Amino acid sequence: MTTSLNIDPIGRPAPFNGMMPEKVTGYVMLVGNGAVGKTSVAKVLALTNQGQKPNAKILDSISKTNNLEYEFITTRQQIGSTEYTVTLQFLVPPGQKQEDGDPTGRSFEAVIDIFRPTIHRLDVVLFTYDMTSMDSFHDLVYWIDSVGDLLNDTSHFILLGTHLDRENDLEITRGDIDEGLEYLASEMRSMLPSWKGNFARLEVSNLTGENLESLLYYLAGSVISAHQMRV
Ligand SMILES: Nc1nc2c(ncn2[C@@H]2O[C@H](COP(=O)(O)OP(=O)(O)O)[C@@H](O)[C@H]2O)c(=O)[nH]1
Ligand SMILES: [Mg+2]
Repeated sequence: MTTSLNIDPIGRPAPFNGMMPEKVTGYVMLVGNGAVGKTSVAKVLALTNQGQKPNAKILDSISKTNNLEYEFITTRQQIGSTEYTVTLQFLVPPGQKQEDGDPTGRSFEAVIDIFRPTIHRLDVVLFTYDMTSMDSFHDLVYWIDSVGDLLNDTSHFILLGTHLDRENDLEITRGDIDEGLEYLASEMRSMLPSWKGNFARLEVSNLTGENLESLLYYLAGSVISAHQMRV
């Protein structure tokens, strides 16, 4: 153990010697059709990070998004020999499309127009679909175009399926997911020729919590990686 080398004479951990956790904040946006589970992902991740178990009551309490919603999580992650304190700041816009002309709530486009000056950088985008809805999966074509101008060269993305618990109703196959992932990556490259972000797929349940821990780990890793690419 060499930790004593990093302790100053009166025993406090010395700053700037690599032993203090490095603090990184990342901005994570969830996009996708209405009711695919965007708000649920952010909320359930935040609650499970505080030690709560996911359950139906939490999901029942979530209502339709008409504005930009915020949620945040602070988590510690060890990557190599460095310890990080990662704050994930979630941004959840509505899943209502402007083109649908629904007068009962504000659309994604309307809300993004309002908040655009406050959105400085997206580190990770979660392209979210409901695994029991082929429409929500196909509509990701729309969502990548809509979010395109908020992305930068180091934005990472995840193709995120929800409702994994509804095993008898799953409509999306592994083949569809692999194809979708390639499609999203090729769209990114054509929108941003210098794009060098990472991308991955993940399927979760907001009801049982399945794979949410992997999602959290992957998000923190992505935020650190985007941070390292910028410096
Ligand atoms: N069974 C199940 N229901 C879910 C899951 N995720 C979300 N829901 C439900 O799907 C509905 C829409 O979720 P919400 O988070 O409001 O979707 P959003 O419009 O994309 O933000 C809600 O009734 C949730 O309870 C999931 O993983 N499994
Ligand atoms: Mg919502």
